Amino acid sequence: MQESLERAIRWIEQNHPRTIAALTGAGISAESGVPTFRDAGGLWENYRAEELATPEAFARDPKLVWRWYEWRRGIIRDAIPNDGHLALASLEELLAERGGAFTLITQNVDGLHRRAGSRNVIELHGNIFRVRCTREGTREERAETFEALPPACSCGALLRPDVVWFGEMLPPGAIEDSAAAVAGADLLLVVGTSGVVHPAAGLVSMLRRGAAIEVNPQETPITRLAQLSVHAPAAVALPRLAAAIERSLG
Ligand code: BV8
Repeated sequence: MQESLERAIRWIEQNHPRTIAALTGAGISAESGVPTFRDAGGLWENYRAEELATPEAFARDPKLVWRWYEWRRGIIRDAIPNDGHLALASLEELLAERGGAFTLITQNVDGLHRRAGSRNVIELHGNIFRVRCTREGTREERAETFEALPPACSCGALLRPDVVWFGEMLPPGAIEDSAAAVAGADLLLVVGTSGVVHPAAGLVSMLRRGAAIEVNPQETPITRLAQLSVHAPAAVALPRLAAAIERSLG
């Protein structure tokens, strides 16, 4: 771990990145106690994705799907942003002050980046505390615990979580804005993602002139695309990388 972290710090000191993008996945929230999808004991381990995170599953059994989401909302409500989230939020502030740029692209629906203070966040897969009327398409923040499941809209139709399920399109412009941020970046930090879900995982190949540094205790399909892989937890590595970026800006 230490060796891979030192290599990444050396790369930063030699390359002085100032236009930076970050692509995060469930792993950045693991140290906040939010289960990942595909790690041992992850969310999907007890369920198959097809059973729960698809429009067909919701049409078939909205109550089951909502029980899974309300269980996750409960865990996330009690979670607090960890040092990995906080490091990315402070990096955004630092780069804004120093004339750089920072774009945070997340696959996560837990909202922890915004709670950590990040502002320029692209939520590729929506947000678990927003709901959408299945009839009118209207969206609203509803972070409370829903007692009766599935919850209904005031119009009487079912409410659904305002997240992107498998087989559904991402929010308009989300992947285009993300691809533009990656194409223009000197550095893409790829943090806590297994790199199996598309189109998010495809963003890494959108780099034009910059390098990708992966932060993940495990090897992933991203590893062979990245310039460097830091085999460490995000809450350990990101504060160290953010400090190196700050030093390298002079
Ligand atoms: C689309 C929101 C097109 C909901 C999610 C074959 C059949 C069917 C579909 C497809 C197919 N092939 C490709 C597809 C497309 C499909 C897809 O990619 N499927 C995969 C599974 C093969 N994609 C889609 O359907 C997308 N839409 O393509 O639409 C289209 C075209 C025309 C018309 C209509 C549609 C939509 C994808 C979005 C799905 N929604 N979530 C919810 O959250 O409930 S995906 C879900 O997976 C989450 O968003 C999650 O973020 C995402 C990715 O998972 P990861 O974040 O990477 O998490 P994971 O657990 O996998 O990995 C965690 C990593 O962290 C691990 O590597 C671990 O080592 C590491 N880690 C652990 N601890 C730490 C750590 N790292 C750092 N620090 C630590 N401490």
